[in-house]
Amino acid sequence: MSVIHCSRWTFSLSGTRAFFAAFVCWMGYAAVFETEQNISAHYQVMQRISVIDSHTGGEPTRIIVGGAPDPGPGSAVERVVRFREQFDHIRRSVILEPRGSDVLVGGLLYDPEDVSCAAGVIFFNNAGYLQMCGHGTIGLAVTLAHLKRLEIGEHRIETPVGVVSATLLDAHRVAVRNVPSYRYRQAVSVDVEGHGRVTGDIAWGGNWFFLVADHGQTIDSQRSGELTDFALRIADGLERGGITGAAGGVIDHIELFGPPSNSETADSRSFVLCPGGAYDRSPCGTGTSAKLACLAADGKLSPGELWRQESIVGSIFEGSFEFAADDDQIPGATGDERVIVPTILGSAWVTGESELILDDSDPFRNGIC
Ligand code: PYC
Repeated sequence: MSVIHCSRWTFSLSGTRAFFAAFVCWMGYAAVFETEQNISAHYQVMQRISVIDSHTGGEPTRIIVGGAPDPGPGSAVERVVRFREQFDHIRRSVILEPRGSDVLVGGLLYDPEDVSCAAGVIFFNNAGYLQMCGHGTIGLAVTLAHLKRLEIGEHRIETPVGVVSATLLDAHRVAVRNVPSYRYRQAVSVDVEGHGRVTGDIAWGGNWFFLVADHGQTIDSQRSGELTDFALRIADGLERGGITGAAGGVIDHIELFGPPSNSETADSRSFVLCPGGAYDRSPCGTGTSAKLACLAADGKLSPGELWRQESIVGSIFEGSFEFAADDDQIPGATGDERVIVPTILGSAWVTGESELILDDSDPFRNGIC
């Protein structure tokens, strides 16, 4: 803003000209004064939210590090419920266009109830709240390291589905020991509109997944539109058929598996549809956990053995598992399942540090819904 001060002007005028010049000068002062008033009034209705962006194997994560409302005390689940009820507009402002995109996963940091944890986090995306997020936890650990708030080593992180651990191996590589995971149902048939029946497994990996191998699709990034459409029709079929995870848990992630692009570097390639309709650019941490649970249930992978899961964009997570201990908390499990504790290793990079501005006069302050 350029402010013009009349006091700097010099005049050598007289009579009508001098009067006219003085009038113009006064008008200028009045306009500048009014503009400054408007601008300062404007600033009073702006909210600023500090975020750090990163990507994990191509999938973006936006961690809120300042300026967001506190979800209050209690368990992680109580905080999610409260945040959703009172502050969902913050999720939409941070994630939706014009500040974000359908691909983005956000994370709200909070002081954990469990004091043995380094942080608590609530993950969300364009459609709502995620129970857990593997790529997001890797992004979170790298973000906290970038802020010098996390050192190399193992750290416990509180999430709505339980405590996970994130071991920061260097500035970019993180191993996430996820919540106990298991296959809930094997070979479930679903009617897919325009295709016929497909058969898949239902597994828990921190979110509910439907894992399909017999889909007849080529898993290729050039086909992301067709794969999205196909996976959405599977999700519709699950909903129409009333097919859920344990205790009615909504299956909101669909995984299509195929051969890796290079069998020297990966064991499988997957396309993962997330709730909200975007596909995961990473191999999906909770999805890889669900895959490990199915491999373990089929006896195709042993404890400690490595599984390299490639994403649709070619990034790779390394997964392995151990069998869960008797006292591991497993929501919905009956005791007959082969419950595992998966560990997922991936890399993330910080891509930006910024302050989002939410201006009350902006018609899209809370995102384009
Ligand atoms: O990595 O678990 C994950 C994830 C879930 C949704 C997007 N990414």
